[in-house]
Amino acid sequence: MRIAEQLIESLRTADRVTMLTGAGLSAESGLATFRGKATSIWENFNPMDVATPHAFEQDPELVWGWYEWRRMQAMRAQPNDGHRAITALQGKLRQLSLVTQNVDDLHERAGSHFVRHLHGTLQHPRCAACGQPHEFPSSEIPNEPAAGRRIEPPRCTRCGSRVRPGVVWFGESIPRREWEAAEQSARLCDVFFCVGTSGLVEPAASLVHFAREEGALTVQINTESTGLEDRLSYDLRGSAGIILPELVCRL
Ligand code: BV8
Ligand code: ZN
Repeated sequence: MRIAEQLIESLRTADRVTMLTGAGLSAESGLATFRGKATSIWENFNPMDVATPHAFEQDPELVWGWYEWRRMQAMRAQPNDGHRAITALQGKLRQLSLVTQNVDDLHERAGSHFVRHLHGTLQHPRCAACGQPHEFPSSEIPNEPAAGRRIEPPRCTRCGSRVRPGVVWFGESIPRREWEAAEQSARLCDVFFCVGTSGLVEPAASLVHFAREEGALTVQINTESTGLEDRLSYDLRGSAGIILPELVCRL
């Protein structure tokens, strides 16, 4: 993949760069994407059955078991060259604001800091009634994942209600502070990157448009077309684990 020298020059002189990441970035760590492939999550599970507040009310054991399965997969996964390159970019660029839709912690485990998690995280569940955070044991060893295993959710130590996964479900709002920070970093940046995201889930999908409205360069890194191409300054077609390290080398 040939990265235009003009883009490299724009990155060298940019005061602020913002990057939105999605499931494609973690795909090279072995975590399934959500859409588009036979192995994708929403090809095999109906989001309405597992990823809505209604689903949790109807069948908390099914939903908790499903998220425990995903949490175990995420714990067993390791950051890849794409995650590590983003950490390196945070050191090389004047300012890189990192916004992710991913619920894994691979950015943090690759050493990135100040990661905005728009869709929450698998590692930080909370009480469904009072919001008290629930801690998983730090000594926990990830099990061999078993899809479809029903597990009774833990109970809140403060009020006794069920603990729920710390992710943002369909129909729920993005945490206000995360959203405000993400919107501001999109509107104020000089260059906005979309990395490994299909751009189908709102409101995250709007961030690139906010950036473009305010005059930022827009760059996509994706193995496939997303339909965004005619509104991009640069379309870098290929895997994030190859293109991001190449960007780091060129800077
Ligand atoms: C909300 C939960 C307000 C956690 C997820 C218009 C405006 C506003 C809202 C809506 C709207 N239209 C519809 C909505 C509602 C809905 C929505 O957007 N639905 C879509 C599907 C139409 N949005 C919401 O409900 C949001 N909340 O709007 O609040 C509100 C409040 C009350 C009432 C009404 C409204 C909440 C959205 C959060 C949903 N939570 N998951 C979990 O279980 O994980 S969504 C799920 O999609 C994941 O979180 C994921 O992160 C997210 C985005 O997906 P991607 O990361 O992009 O992954 P995807 O598989 O799609 O794509 C992967 C890409 O990578 C592909 O393009 C592929 O080509 C590429 N790729 C693969 N390998 C590589 C690669 N690229 C590079 N390198 C590689 N190696
Ligand atoms: Zn509680």
